[in-house]
Amino acid sequence: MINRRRFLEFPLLGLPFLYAKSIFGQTFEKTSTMRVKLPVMVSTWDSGIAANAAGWPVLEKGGRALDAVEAAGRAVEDIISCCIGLGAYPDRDGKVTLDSSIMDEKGNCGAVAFLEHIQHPVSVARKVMETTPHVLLAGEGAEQFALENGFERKSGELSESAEKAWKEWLKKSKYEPVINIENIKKNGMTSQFAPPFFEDGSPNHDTMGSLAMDAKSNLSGMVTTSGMAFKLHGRVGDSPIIGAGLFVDNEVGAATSSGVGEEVIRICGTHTVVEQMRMGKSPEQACQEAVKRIVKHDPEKAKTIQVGFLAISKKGEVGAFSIVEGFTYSITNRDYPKGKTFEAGHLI
Ligand code: SD4
Repeated sequence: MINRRRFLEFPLLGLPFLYAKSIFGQTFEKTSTMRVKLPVMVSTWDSGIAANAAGWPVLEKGGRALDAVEAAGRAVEDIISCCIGLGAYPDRDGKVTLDSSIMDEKGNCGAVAFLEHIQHPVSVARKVMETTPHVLLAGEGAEQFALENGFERKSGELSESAEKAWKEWLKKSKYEPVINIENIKKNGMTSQFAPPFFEDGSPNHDTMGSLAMDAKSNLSGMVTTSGMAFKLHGRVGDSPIIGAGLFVDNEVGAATSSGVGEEVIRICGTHTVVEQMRMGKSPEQACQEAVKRIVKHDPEKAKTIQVGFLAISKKGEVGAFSIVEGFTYSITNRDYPKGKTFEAGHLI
């Protein structure tokens, strides 16, 4: 038996690194569930390194997981990318509408959906959680709430990259849910919907989901996104839906998702993952179970989309799983102070 102290000292147990894999020239180690040193931040994608970098100082100083995930969300909301914050790709009408949710160790949660003009939706979500009796505010009401609470209203001007991408898309005006870049690459498609790389060469990834476990072993999580690029105006994905894009149960674990939100909502994705962990599954197994449910619903369609789940258990085990190849996640803790990205297992 490993006592708790020894347990926390063990950075990794078992043989999590199965093999190395190259995605778009980058190499990430492939993992199964691994035990990590606490405190820890985990975030979706390799871009999760930037999110973790903002949250990690909070945890390192003994701070609260909730503050760490909010800091992570705010940091990526400030970076221009395809999929997060006001600089992200717009909906089909040229409007950037943002979804975000946050959940703490006490089961408190807050979210905003279809929010425009506000730079930090994750902080508005936290405000909803901490100052209202509600969980989710949407659209103009969410914006009004943000303004009443001191958030600044930004212009609806698109970032240069978003404007360019949207204008390209307008040429065809074809609406298709965006599949992730790995799938696009795999199918040999070049995508006007989600270009694999930005002009500076950095990879173009998706929604940011961050989970943190602090030194007191308390869990929190957040998700922030602009949703699927060129979505229908008014469309809301899984990210602001508690139990779909994010779920935290401080007795069991926490989970977040990235990918086609409609598929995640259908199976209450992250709630499913946490409930599977409650029943004794490891984080990776729990994520795999949720992925299987999506695939079972429509096996043919599943080949054309990506959904990835990322989870952490109360024991400090981290795992992830996706439908198709290429879902990555990043861990930052004392073993990986600068963050390290791993590749999740996949079903298809
Ligand atoms: C959504 N789940 O709005 C988000 C988007 C995403 O990979 O994660 N894309 O459906």
